[in-house]
Amino acid sequence: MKIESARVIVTCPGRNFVTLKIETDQGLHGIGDATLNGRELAVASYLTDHVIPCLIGRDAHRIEDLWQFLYKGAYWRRGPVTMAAIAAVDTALWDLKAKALGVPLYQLLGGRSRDGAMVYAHANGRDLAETVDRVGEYLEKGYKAVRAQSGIPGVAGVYGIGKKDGHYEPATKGLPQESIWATEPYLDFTPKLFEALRDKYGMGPHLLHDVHHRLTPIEAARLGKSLEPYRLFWMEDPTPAENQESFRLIRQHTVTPVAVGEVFNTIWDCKDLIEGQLIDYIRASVVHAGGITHLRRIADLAALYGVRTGCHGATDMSPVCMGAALHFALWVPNFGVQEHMAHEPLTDEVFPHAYRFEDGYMHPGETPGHGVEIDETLAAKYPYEPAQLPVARLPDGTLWSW
Ligand code: CS2
Ligand code: MG
Repeated sequence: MKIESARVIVTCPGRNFVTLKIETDQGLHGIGDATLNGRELAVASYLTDHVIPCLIGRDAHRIEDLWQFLYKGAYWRRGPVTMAAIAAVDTALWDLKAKALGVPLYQLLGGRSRDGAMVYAHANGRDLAETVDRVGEYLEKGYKAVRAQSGIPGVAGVYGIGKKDGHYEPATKGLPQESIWATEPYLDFTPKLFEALRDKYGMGPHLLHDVHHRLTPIEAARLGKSLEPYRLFWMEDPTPAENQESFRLIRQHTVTPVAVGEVFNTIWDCKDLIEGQLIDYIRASVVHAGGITHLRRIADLAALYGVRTGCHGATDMSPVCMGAALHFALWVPNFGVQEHMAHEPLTDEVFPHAYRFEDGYMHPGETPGHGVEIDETLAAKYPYEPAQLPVARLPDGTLWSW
């Protein structure tokens, strides 16, 4: 099955998405997500200008060889732009192979390890009471796991707080917006949020929280310790993870489970974290970590150390990534949970898909491939709109992790 053509489709149905479409001499096509929030055009150019010319004429069935070609052949290895581009090619080729064989993608990975993938939703509110209510709304909808993020009195730049309807899209049109973050009020407030959640909903629901890279290691250790009575499913991105060793300090002080990795793009970003058993969930994703081919390698390493998957699944990853992620989640033996921030209806219209939500779990469907398509005519109606992620500063003006 030869690759005859490939093109990049950039569209903005509610937010920007980048999709790679590969077409073959057998009349089949495969698609992959290449969306990198705030840097979309960099990946689009990497694919259009440097990758697609190398794909034409190659055998679409040689997924591994093409992955190695794109990874080693670039000379300049790793990084979010490179690995998102490789991910898009990889996902499209897995989609193609599954379509050519007439099977849902998870069958090519090894078949089902479970009936459905437990997912977690994002509940957020402008204050504690509104957040507690929002968590209840998701529990009512059948979610077994809910992430809780709340506004904090006196802190303008809290991560993860949406508009009044709770929908949250961090990228804003134009240049990066700056917000002020303060750590101490956050450390004092957060245990109160989870105490209120447990008081209202009991110890049953899985509760998650995203620290979003904002604490120092010892502050993260303090937060984890203070949250122990409320038994979180995980505390996410407690501290920036460039220094993997810094997670050892957190581990020495708390048994609150730790999740990290949505910004990771290769196994090298998390090898020490996993081998040192410094984390409990690895959040690397299909679109940001080199596609299914590489994410499998990360998951297999994690399995050796009792680390489970908890793949990133925010709305700035397209339904194409969600579809592929759910096939991966159905197979991966050391599955933990899959993030599911529901896309806007307009996004779902541009990306018709087979996956569905039912009683706290998601199912990828039985369509050959990953089960997601792109409506190019509709996509063309929503041109790219420049948008960037915010920037955070401490009250004294110090540039901080957003
Ligand atoms: C967040 C993301 O979903 C999460 O866990 O960390 O929403 C993250 O802020 C965005 O993906 C950044 O583009
Ligand atoms: Mg996160």
